[in-house]
Amino acid sequence: MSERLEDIAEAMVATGQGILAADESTGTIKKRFDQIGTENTEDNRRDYREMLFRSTEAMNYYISGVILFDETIRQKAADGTPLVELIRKAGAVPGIKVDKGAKPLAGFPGETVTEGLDGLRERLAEYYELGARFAKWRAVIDISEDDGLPSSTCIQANAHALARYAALCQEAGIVPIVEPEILMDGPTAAHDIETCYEVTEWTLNTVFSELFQMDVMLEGIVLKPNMIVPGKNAPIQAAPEEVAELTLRCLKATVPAAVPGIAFLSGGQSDELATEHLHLMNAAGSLPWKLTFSYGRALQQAALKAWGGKPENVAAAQAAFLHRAKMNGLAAKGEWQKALESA
Ligand code: 5MM
Repeated sequence: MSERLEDIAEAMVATGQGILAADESTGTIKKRFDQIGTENTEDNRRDYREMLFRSTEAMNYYISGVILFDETIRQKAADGTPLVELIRKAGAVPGIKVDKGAKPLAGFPGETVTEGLDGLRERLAEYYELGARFAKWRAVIDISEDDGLPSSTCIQANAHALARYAALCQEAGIVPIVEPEILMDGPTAAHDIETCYEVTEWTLNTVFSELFQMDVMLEGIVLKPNMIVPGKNAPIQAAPEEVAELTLRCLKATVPAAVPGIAFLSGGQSDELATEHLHLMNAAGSLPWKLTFSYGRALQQAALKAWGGKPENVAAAQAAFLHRAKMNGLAAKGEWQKALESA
């Protein structure tokens, strides 16, 4: 595969394909395993992810890239094959989460800034050697209207860190996934859809201004934003058509056409809604960038449940993963239909 940043980014948003976010840190995967009563051991984490990466049809046809956690990029499958090799053989690009998590922002109670810039140049060089050709950094912005959140300081600090991360990635020959997530399921999550629109627009404008300041080549990034949705606890929820329309409007107003692709996070949406929203946007007509998925929960939930930590359930779990990957692959082309969900 070509090593040019532009080509890697194009491959990550190839038509009808999207990214599997399997970069849960050890604490997050524990929460997922707790739901299925499975112990959070290194072997179980390996077995679960090996099950996903060996889902041949899903990986070959619908998954363009996989975001890994530091432990996973170093792990070998039960037969000794490096997990990175399984991903490559399936024709997908291996990627790596390089942020060190969202930490409290000093002086701004309730807000966080994502850390991990110290030593990042050296870590990226090692990840490149281990096979990563893209990376991910997630900034987290919470809306809490009663507390006046988010602050402009929080948005600015996170956008600056995202841009410094992106510049370091490109220097290392690695495509940065730039992920500023406005939470839909934060501590209060009672905001309406218009507030999500305003905060997302503000955040994306700030992020692209910082990317410009840091001389980041937009053709060599993938943006991973939230969709425009009301908070999970908002009294009025939005119709899928409204989510699609406002998300497109917000992205058109903020994301330059030089960006090759936008791969959404699912953020706590149900599996099917995350698919429907993506489908409606792609069905709306021609767009300046590719629009696809980079889902964690919305791609994995059904497979995780079907697996339940038991080797005898691997085939059922792979079938569940294939179904969601296929539905989202269709949505990325605007060709999904509700009837296919039950087919
Ligand atoms: C897979 O989850 C990632 C976060 O893991 P940690 O919280 O343990 O760092 C997360 O960044 C994910 O890649 C994105 O938020 C998209 O996942 P969802 O589940 O929102 O689609």
